[in-house]
Amino acid sequence: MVTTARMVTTRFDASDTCPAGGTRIDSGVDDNGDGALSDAEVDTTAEPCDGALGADAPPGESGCASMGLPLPGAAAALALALRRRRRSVAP
Ligand SMILES: [Ca+2]
Repeated sequence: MVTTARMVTTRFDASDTCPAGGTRIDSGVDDNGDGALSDAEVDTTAEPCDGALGADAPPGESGCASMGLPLPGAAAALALALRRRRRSVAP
């Protein structure tokens, strides 16, 4: 019989040890080969915590507007540059 290692992850909300919640990771060998990891088959458990949420950042500029080009203009400039490049490498 082939045995397979299995891992099951379960999210959990805030707790005493993980104020921002985290993920419980149960792992072990599927001894009876049913494709699932029963409680009796769990060999190790880990509970890494999520980090606290950071402060919101100010919104940035969108698209290519930060380069002084509206988005359609940027797309046209890219198409023109690609066309010029193809001409310069053509025999
Ligand atoms: Ca099993």
